[in-house]
Amino acid sequence: MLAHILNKIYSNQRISTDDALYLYYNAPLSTLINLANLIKYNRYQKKVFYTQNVHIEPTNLCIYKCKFCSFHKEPHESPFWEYSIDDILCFLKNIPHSIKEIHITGGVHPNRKISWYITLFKKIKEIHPQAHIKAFTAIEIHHIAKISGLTVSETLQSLAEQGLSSIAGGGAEIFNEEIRKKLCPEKGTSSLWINVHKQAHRLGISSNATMLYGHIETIEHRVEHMHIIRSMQDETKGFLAFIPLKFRNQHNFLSYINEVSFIEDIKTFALSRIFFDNIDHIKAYWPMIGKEKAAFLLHAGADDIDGTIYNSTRIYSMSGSEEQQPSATTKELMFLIEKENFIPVERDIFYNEIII
Ligand code: V47
Repeated sequence: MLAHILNKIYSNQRISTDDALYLYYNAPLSTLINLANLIKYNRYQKKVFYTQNVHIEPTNLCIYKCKFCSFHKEPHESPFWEYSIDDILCFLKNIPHSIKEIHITGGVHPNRKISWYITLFKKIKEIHPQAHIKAFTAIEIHHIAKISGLTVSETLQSLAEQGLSSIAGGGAEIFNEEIRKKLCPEKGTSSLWINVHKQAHRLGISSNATMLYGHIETIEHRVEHMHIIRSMQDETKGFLAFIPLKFRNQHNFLSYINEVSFIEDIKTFALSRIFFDNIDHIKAYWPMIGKEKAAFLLHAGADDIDGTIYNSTRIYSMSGSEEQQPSATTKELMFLIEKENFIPVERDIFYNEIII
């Protein structure tokens, strides 16, 4: 069986979900790493992508209470924030004009309609016209549409007219509905996430796809999740990157669950690279897993390490990541990549290479 799967991979054929499960359970770790590395090398040789980016998390108020989330707080809890547009602009004025990407996601705010975000986008573009805006999870977009009396498609179109370049990959969690009911019972179903991304892709708006792993799901659920994303990509070709997000267990309702080992992280990343023959990039998001481990994952199929961040995201620090104040200079990111014997390449949101 292993020889048959290896043959498929060496001859650039797609592996099936059964093949993926077989590899996960039976292939030696070194085989998984070597295969992922080979596929990555064939695509990019020694290149690894990074970007200059910043996150904006307008609020951690949220209408949902997902079990894995450490970010959501009520107004009487700490830390709670609900930034005004001026607060956000004030922060952005101190961010270098070399940033290429502004990532905006936060809690699902009960009553901020599309007009609030359109004003925000317009003002952001006045300060950082060079930067692309990647904003909102599918769940946020669905909610903004609903409270603004618009369809999802109208919402996406209006946001795109104001500078939305792509949508973030969050909110996907794990698509299996049984697990989803236990994990985030109030949040939208997997078909809601899928439909928002399909509509975005049809409108020419790219997006990322995430998978939250290492909680109550099985390996079968992970492969099922990846299979759904791979089938969507066959149809729309709109995903830029796949981002496995390791569940971090501090300060949430699932804190009783031990985090998975780094070996399991490596296997999950390597399998993603092997499985997704139609998604160009696998991102090791360092604020989630830590810089050192993200650097190692570059040997297990990841070709993108994300960006500078400038201490602007709290989702992972609040859930126990080793990166409590996530910030990296471009020099530091380049050094991190070079130390692993890869060649750092700065990218924009669409993975266009920035020639310095
Ligand atoms: O959907 C929340 C995850 C996501 C925890 O598109 C957690 O480039 C682990 O999607 N442990 C939001 N994960 C963040 C996100 C993202 C991040 C970076 C880049 C991009 C991109 C997207 O964070 C949520 C959820 O899956 N998350 N809490 C936690 N305790």
